[in-house]
Amino acid sequence: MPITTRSTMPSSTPAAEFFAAYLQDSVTQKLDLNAFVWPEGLRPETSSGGQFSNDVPEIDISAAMLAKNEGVRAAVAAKISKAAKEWGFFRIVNHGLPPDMMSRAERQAHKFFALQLDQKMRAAGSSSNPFGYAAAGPSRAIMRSWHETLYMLCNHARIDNLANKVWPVLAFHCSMALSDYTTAMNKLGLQLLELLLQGLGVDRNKLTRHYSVEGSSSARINFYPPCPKPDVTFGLPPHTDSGTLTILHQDAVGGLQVCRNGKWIGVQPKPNSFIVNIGDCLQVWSNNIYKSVEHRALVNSSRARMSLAFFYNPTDDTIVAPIKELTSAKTPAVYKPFSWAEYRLYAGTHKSKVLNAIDHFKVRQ
Ligand SMILES: O=C(O)CCC(=O)C(=O)O
Repeated sequence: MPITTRSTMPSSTPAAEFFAAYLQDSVTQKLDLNAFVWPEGLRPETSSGGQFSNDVPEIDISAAMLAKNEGVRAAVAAKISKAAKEWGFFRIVNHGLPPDMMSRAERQAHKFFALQLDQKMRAAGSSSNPFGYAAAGPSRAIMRSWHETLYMLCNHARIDNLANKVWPVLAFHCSMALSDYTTAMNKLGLQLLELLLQGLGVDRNKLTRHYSVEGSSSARINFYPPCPKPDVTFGLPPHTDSGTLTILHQDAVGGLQVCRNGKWIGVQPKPNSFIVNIGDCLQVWSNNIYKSVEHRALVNSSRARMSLAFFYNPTDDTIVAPIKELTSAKTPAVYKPFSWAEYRLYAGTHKSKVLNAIDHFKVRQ
């Protein structure tokens, strides 16, 4: 579809200047600001852009975290499982993690994104290494998104290395805050996965051996500067997440939208909660019982927004395939087995062009 040029990005706002500077940087491709203008019909619906809803199921997981009583735990697992089947998304509250942990991570991330571009570029990734700093990532082949990211593998040494590249003097606080955050997310990820498996009636420890602190879980800190024309572009365009599950913290500004029965629903920000969604691999393991659902991030014209997305992923050699107990003559395996490394690579190269990369691994009837 050709890019319409009727709606253009004004070039005189601070945010536009920021991206213009980024795009003129000699290390990157030269791009026109109109690369952010999405074709008509693919843009966000402005009417729903600023509205938030509390419809996404909210689950108090405190009882399961204390895990003394099996009956109480099973009740939480059943609620989580229902939400994962019906929505693919749910909010968790009373998870027991200190609120201070998220604000420390956010504070350090804000300091990072406030740096001059040349300083941030010291942590830039490359075509062979997706980790590090990036801005205005290409989506759907040629369109750009209005966001900057700091993407990291969740391993203290690697986070420390990234922080040291950018600001050796302050790196200690940054890497400690981000390492504390990712360590806590790794633990929470496993607890949620166990509850999700229990809710399917399979051994809750069935997949535990595929996860480790040195595995391939990653975290992406998304920063969305104010945008002069938020109705023609995205912070992040519609996508599903590739891994097992994602645990998202969003600040008070809001912009996450979830697709539900073909409609986009804005997720109300709420302090001390996390939004959890099912990724493609868990959809496969559950043989399509759990849903990996499309979501997207909108931007707005007045306030910068930040979100921290933790992607809970298995180790690279893990073979992902429908769990045997969830298949039967009536419900045969929907997907062929593949390794997580294989899918990560496939999704990395194809998700910018197709929405449902996972369909490539479907068993052909
Ligand atoms: O910023 C958001 O709310 C969404 C983030 C997201 O979907 C992602 O990082 O994959």
